Amino acid sequence: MPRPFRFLHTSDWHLGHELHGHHREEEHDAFLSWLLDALAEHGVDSLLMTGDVYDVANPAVTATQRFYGFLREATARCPNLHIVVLGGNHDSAHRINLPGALLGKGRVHLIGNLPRCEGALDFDRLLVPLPGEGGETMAWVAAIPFCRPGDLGAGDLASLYAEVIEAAHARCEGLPIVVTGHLHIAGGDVSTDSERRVVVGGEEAEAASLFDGRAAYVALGHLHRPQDVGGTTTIRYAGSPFPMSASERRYRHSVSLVDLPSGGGPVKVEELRVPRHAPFLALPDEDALPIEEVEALLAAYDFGQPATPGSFPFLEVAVAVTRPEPGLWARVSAALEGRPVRLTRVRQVRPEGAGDGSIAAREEALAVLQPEAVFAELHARRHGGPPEEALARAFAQLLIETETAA
Ligand SMILES: [Mn+2]
Repeated sequence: MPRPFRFLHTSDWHLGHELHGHHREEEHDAFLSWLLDALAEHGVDSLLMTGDVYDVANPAVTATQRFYGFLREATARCPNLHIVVLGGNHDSAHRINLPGALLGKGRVHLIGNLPRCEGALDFDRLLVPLPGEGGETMAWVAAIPFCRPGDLGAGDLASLYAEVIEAAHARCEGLPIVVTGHLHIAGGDVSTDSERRVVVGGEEAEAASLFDGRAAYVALGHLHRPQDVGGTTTIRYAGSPFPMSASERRYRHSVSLVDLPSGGGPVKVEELRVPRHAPFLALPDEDALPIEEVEALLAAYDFGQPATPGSFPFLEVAVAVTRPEPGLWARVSAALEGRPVRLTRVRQVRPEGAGDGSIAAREEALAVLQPEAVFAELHARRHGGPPEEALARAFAQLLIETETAA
């Protein structure tokens, strides 16, 4: 019995990410070097990266260098490794595709946007054969990246997936098919502030309408918590390598090591936990305290002795307030002066029932406002109620088009 085909599924790296001006470069370097070791140590045949390579469409040069350096080192250290990278909603599709011009047809497959050839789907690029250790094809990946509304043409997401899976089935000669996506599947567990709800074609995709049982494994990106989504086959978000916000601090960040048995049979998934390079703290851990008590808590708190500034803990502070408190950031910063910690946010928490609960009354910082919520609130104020479903969807669609660069 030949050994199973083994791939590693990872996602949502967000290279170039910053938290209140603090960069994550050390964390990304630590993750990528850990990942290189994992690829070699586990004898991985293929690496699947399911989107959001970068945090923004125009990432810093250092983020691009980090990605290219990783591709070079991974292919050098693992001479048989094939790498498939998909574009996510944060990525510029062209930026993902660009190094392909230099790399040519080799072991690195970059699919920034839905590949088409004279309007029709380009199955030669969409369907990627993945070789095992002996060099013969062991599995196929149907490499579908994040799809912008304009990518779908006249059809919808369900018809796209049906067409691609049909073509993969015709080409795969009975070998296992891995289907990918970067999207929000209904029922997936979302963090509160770093994953924009990406809804293409107006509705959250239903797993059952997109993926059929012919896929051995569905490798998804977009949600940051590693999780399986119910279905007849293994449908899985690999999750991000570390928290992008305080609300993700308790996630068990990991990459997924997947074995596809060569003679069919059950798929085996193992989570490899990513070591946490920089802790993420929320103080107090639950609820909020008045500023004087927060100051006392911070003064007494032991942030440890992190070796480098890039491994200082991130900290979000919650202060209980009863009236406007414009000086909170300065007071918290003063309490942390000279301490090995990086402040990302001071959250003001009002007692239950205070104010009218509106966004305007909460005085949230611009960066944490969700456009959909602001739209809904403004609509309610002007028209006495929330926007109708169709209008809310149209707004969500507009958001995708303005926030995702081609
Ligand atoms: Mn995403």
